[in-house]
Amino acid sequence: MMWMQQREAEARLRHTCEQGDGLSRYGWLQHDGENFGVQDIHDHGLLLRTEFVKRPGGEHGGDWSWRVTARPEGAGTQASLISLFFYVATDGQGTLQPHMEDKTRLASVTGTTEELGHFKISFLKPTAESGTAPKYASYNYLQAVSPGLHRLTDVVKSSLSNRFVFAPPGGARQRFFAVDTFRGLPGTAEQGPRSHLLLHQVTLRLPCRVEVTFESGSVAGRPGPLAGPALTEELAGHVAAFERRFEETFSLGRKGFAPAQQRFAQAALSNMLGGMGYFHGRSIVQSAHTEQPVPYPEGSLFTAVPSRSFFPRGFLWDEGFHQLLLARWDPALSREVIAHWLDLMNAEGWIPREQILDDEARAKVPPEFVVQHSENANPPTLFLALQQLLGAAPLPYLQRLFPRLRTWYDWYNTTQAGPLPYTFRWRGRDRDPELFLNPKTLTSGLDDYPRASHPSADERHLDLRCWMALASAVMGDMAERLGEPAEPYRHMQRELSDNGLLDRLHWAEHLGMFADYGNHSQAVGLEREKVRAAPGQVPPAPRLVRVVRKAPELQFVGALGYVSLFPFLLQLLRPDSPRLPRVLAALRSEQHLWTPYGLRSLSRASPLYMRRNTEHDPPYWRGPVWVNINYLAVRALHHYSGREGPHREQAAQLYRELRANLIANLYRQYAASGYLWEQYSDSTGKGQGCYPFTGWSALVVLVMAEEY
Ligand code: 6A9
Repeated sequence: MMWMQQREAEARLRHTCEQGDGLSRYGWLQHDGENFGVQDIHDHGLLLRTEFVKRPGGEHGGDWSWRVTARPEGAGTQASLISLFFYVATDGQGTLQPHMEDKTRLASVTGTTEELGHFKISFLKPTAESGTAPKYASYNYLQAVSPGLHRLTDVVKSSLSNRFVFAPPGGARQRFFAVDTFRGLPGTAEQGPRSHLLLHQVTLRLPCRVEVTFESGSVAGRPGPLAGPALTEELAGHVAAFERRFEETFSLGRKGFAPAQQRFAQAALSNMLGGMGYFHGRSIVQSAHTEQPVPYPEGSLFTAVPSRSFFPRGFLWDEGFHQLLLARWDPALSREVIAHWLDLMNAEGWIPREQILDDEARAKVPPEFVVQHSENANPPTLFLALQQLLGAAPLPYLQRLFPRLRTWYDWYNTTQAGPLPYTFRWRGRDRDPELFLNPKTLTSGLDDYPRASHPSADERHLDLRCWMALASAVMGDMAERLGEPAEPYRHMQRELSDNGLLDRLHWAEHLGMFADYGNHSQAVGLEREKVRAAPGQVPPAPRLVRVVRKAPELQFVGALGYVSLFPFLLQLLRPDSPRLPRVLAALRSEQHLWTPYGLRSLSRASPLYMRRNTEHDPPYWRGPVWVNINYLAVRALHHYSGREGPHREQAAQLYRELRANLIANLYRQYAASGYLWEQYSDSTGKGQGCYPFTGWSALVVLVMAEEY
């Protein structure tokens, strides 16, 4: 669907929701991930509610219907004119036939594709907002070809003209924009059509309702069209079932959360489910085997995405967090997603971190981020989700997963090994250290979190070591469940969770924290480069470059923050660990990590706290509050509060406080801004970065439910 409010001199067509469009709020209110969803879009005086119901049946996923209700919101838009554009487009294969009524009204489309078989899509006549009273409308129609789905907006935009007049009998006349003739997109002739487009435009006054039905050819004995009162009834049934299931799964009512907070939690889950996508295509990969990046074989990924509008693609370590939530709602769905990810592994055992499959996905990525490097890892958080799923997963599923997991696990052990036994090192840190305050480690997921100032093969990365302890434990459990040899995994698990060895490799006594180790200088800064102009020339603009005031040496890296917490976050510290008091003290200290909104990523006292990495690169994991790590912290506190030990009471107290702070702030931000965000300011709690970003922010549902 696309839409347009017909009140501007210039045509402002909405297709995808872009951050720059400044919509005050949009997203799913309810979505069960499979059969139904309700979404509200608040667009400058227009409220669009979109609802869908799917009715399973036949061989191709069944029938579905979609209802769009549009009404004015606020002053000045009472009976304004809007257009809704419903389109159908092929993607490389399949055929479509238009069926016209009165020359300009596309009443239905029949067609066939490999995945859907034969189908019929009907655009029903609009009605008043509620009920069946017909409503006057103007109809326009477009048939066009596009080089691909990613250019459809351009195709439609370039076809618009405002030579049309809306002329209801006895009512005021108004000019409007509508699809007219399509003359092709400049410079695309040689790309050839990948996509045939049929588009139905309906233009009418608010308020109104339009329904669309999709009927699958392989569905036999349909009781009647899923539209009008029948659709209303099915929707109501789904709403009631969703609410029941939500309460059964998360018990938020029983725990005393107010209805508004329950609706917030429902929206968080629903946006994660509603944002899921099925992507298909090729990654572009640089490996050691070729000089230039090459397209990988075609692959498919069914995945939850961090941000449906801004990052509509799969991210490996984000997914482990997403599935922690989805595994509670629908374990079978989660298993399917994890299986898709593991099927994207190459022969060496590597899975690309960011899945940018095909042109439509690439259209949303700046060129410098497109190529994936096959030496680069990302935290194996799928093990977090597997730990959760393991108990109830069917054996045949685990049997199929196991060889892939073994290969993946071995890939980390061999390619990301550190300089000493039982140490690990992220490959792929930024080159050219002199250009950055601290070269980044995108692979770790913690991007600009400070590491050794001078990347080298001597580095030991604490977070990766802890992830591998988790991976070893889950591999051990899984092997035991399957009757496979578990001892190699158990051995690794023992070594990686041995608190004495952890101390020797990563405890920095003089800093009072667990830390990375590497070639490091604390005395670094960014300074304006001195530039000299060539004779008779204007000097170039001076850049910020790094200055190192004290030579680096091998040592622990003083950067108290999320990385230092990892042995605690992944519950590797024994409950009676003498390090636990120091860790909890840093966590609770407002000078360091504690804020009223959750734990900040880097201590306020740390030299790189909230420092830019370059002129153009503001701080990211250098202060703000991130929800995925906060979820791990709440979960760890819950763990330690349930274990006999000297710090049990303190852990319980911190658990209550951190949980309350997180819930209160995320709810407050959602209520005030309409969105969940990528991260939150550690000084005000305000949402920052990209939005809506439901990804791991939706873990707040598990925090509310106390599901860990
Ligand atoms: C930029 C610009 C329209 C960064 O949530 C995904 C990842 C995390 O895995 C990672 O831990 N995010 C975090 O540090 C977002 C990364 C987006 C990179 C692509 C494209 C958008 O242009």
